[in-house]
Amino acid sequence: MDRQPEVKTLCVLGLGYVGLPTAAVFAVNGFQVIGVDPRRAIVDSVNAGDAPIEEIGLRTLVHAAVNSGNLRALQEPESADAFIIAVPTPLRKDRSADLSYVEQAAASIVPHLNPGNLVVLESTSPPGTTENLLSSVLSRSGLTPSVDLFIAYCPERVLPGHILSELVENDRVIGGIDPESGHRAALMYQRVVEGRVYVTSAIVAELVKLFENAYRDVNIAFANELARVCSKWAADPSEVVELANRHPRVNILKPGPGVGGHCIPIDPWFLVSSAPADSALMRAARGVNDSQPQWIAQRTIAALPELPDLKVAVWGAAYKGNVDDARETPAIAVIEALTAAGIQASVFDPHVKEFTYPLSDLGESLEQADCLLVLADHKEFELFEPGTAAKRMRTKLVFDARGILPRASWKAAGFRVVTI
Ligand code: SAJ
Repeated sequence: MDRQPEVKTLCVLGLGYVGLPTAAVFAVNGFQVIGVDPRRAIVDSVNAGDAPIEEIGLRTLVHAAVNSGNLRALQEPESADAFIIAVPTPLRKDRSADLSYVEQAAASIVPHLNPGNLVVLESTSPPGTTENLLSSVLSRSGLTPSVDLFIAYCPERVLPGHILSELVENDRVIGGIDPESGHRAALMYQRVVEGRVYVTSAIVAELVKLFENAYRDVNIAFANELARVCSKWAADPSEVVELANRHPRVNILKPGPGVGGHCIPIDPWFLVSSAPADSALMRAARGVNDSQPQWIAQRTIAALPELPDLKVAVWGAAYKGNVDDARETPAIAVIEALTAAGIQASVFDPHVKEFTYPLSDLGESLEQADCLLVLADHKEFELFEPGTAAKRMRTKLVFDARGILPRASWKAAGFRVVTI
């Protein structure tokens, strides 16, 4: 096999939470990067040196990458030495993976492929996607995978809220459809990644990604189940978790209002549907986490006073703290359950701009409210001055479903504090 020519030009398909930071990081490391997204507004925003996503450091990085001339955004791909596909893989209603974005992105680069090109899929995908779907779509170019076209799977592993640091620092797992493909992809990532790069097969890399997220889902479900059991005994779950975690081999996660985001509530289903008879635990974890918002809503309703026109100030539409992302957020199911019980839910979130339900400002949400329900662990909520809430609310009741509020200060301000 000839020595691999160094990748100089890179085309990144999808300028979302993963694609945009990835494109910008490669660009500031000297690659000529074209970022592709069909959405005009995203392309315009990136070309103006802006980031349409709230993520620490991203705006500065995109600005620097665009200003250096190494990053430009387009709605259609162009030819390049390498391609990275970072498009969504949502869940269909029947809980199978919707791979249409991957298929469209792959088809869109077919006319631009040249011998020796490298194509890497980063989107979380069901086992077998790289070797079957991706390779077969790219073969339409007339090139032969593993001969004059190199294909690999390299799952993104970044944590929203810490994307830029994790993109560079985390270890990466790269699975080639053959050893040469894996090797070529590893050489490219090693130029920007500080963590270790492990090369394996495509199927192993796909399974690694899915099991990482399923592991987290199962562990969060355990914490949520722990909270439910503790509530039967009026025991504080955070105290139980904290003390259990003093054991050298126990590390229980935090109970909360449920699991949101575009990864963890979705990815375990890719495994469950690939082996339905052998995935009872992952299925059960999904059940626990999916029903957690109802449990939170029921506990809120049970804590409310008997008054007419009950109102709950729901704080946090985001799926977790300090992000602007409300995809699959547990807040939706909580709000639905409150509304179904005839309770007005007034939603406030300082980060989220677009949401399924109307968003109120801080003052509106608290005005005459009978409970402040904290669903997202935003820093602003943790630091919020309880006296301000006390002045506006009709009933001084707070339900901290994230365990972030300083209880003593809220109690001192006259609040009854309910914890998860
Ligand atoms: N959560 C809890 N309790 C906890 C931890 C999390 O209730 O102790 C909730 C969060 O509030 C949130 C959900 O779980 O609603 C998921 O949040 P997260 O911070 O665990 O993960 P994500 O979805 O933001 O990112 C995950 C990460 N995967 C793992 O940690 C294994 C990230 O590294 C992946 O790159 C990302 O999924 C992805 O894109 O797949």
